[in-house]
Amino acid sequence: MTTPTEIFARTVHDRLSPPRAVTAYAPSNIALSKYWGKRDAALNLPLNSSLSISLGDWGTTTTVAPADRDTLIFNDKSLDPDAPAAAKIWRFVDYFAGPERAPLSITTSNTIPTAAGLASSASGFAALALALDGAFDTALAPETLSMLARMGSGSATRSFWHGFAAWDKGVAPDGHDSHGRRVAAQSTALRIAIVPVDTGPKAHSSRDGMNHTVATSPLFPAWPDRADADCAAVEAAVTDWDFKILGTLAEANALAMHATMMAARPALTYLKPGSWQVLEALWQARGAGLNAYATMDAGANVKLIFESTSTDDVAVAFPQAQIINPFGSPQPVGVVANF
Ligand code: 2P0
Repeated sequence: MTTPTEIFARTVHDRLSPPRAVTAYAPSNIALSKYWGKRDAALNLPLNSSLSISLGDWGTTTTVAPADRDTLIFNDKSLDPDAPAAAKIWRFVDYFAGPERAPLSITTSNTIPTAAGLASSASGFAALALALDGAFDTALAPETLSMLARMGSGSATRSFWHGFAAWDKGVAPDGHDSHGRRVAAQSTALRIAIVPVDTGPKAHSSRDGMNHTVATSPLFPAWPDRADADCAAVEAAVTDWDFKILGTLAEANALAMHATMMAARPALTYLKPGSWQVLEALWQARGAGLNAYATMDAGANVKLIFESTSTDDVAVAFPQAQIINPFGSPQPVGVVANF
């Protein structure tokens, strides 16, 4: 069985140059067709393909630099190397730079408003992979960095491009074909509204939540094929730009994912009463002509998708929402500074 260490060794290690300080940026993303369930925990391979929209200037900026000793600063705070989030980051750095690597300082910060309650592992591991690629001058293709970032966090595979990105689940046992790719769209009209419901830390990580769902939910066996079919149909709706089909599928796919969790034993639900209130308000507004659809992830907040022509109507119906234009000339993905 192939291990992450072997994959990084053969993909990265003969390309490493001595490190220099490099800063890189990657956007966060929201899946319009969800990833939920792993077929291989060690290599972090998914049971189904997924497709997302990146969040423009909402993302992570990370600097990797040579140092006297390992240090990790996360949102201006020094992180203890044994904290779970830090341990995941250092494990990824060790995979990338090898067991004999020199000490490094890592400084990472999110531009995602904390009040939005969005997880940042997607942009976090994409920015880290891009910064390491720049720092060690490995010059890997985005698809290869996406394949590697998968072993930090699955959703990171889709954070290497602005706009739409798909994560093809792949079939190879070593996961070399399980990575993201850019999806070209006919339109740049898509907009996103984050409707905050609960912005505190979540009770169950996505990783634990999906493993529990796969292991115990009697509805889960219906999910992987349905999710793959949804993903292909969402990609066609993006490519051909049919927003009504895209929105309808994205909302149905998200609710189907949450249904698999609710059927888990014991039940798992990230949605709160406030999430259902937002959904009810959306469905009522849609009945009255609002052309917007909802999606929800491993948290209580509701994300709305709509076209730019509906922005004012969404802002009136959901005044508490933060509206994102994913196509509003965000800063480029990748290295933003060398020192
Ligand atoms: C997604 N989520 O497609 C799905 C929908 C949450 C719900 O990807 O275990 O943090 O690190 O691969 O990427 C969140 O899961 O999980 C996620 P790991 P990750 O966006």
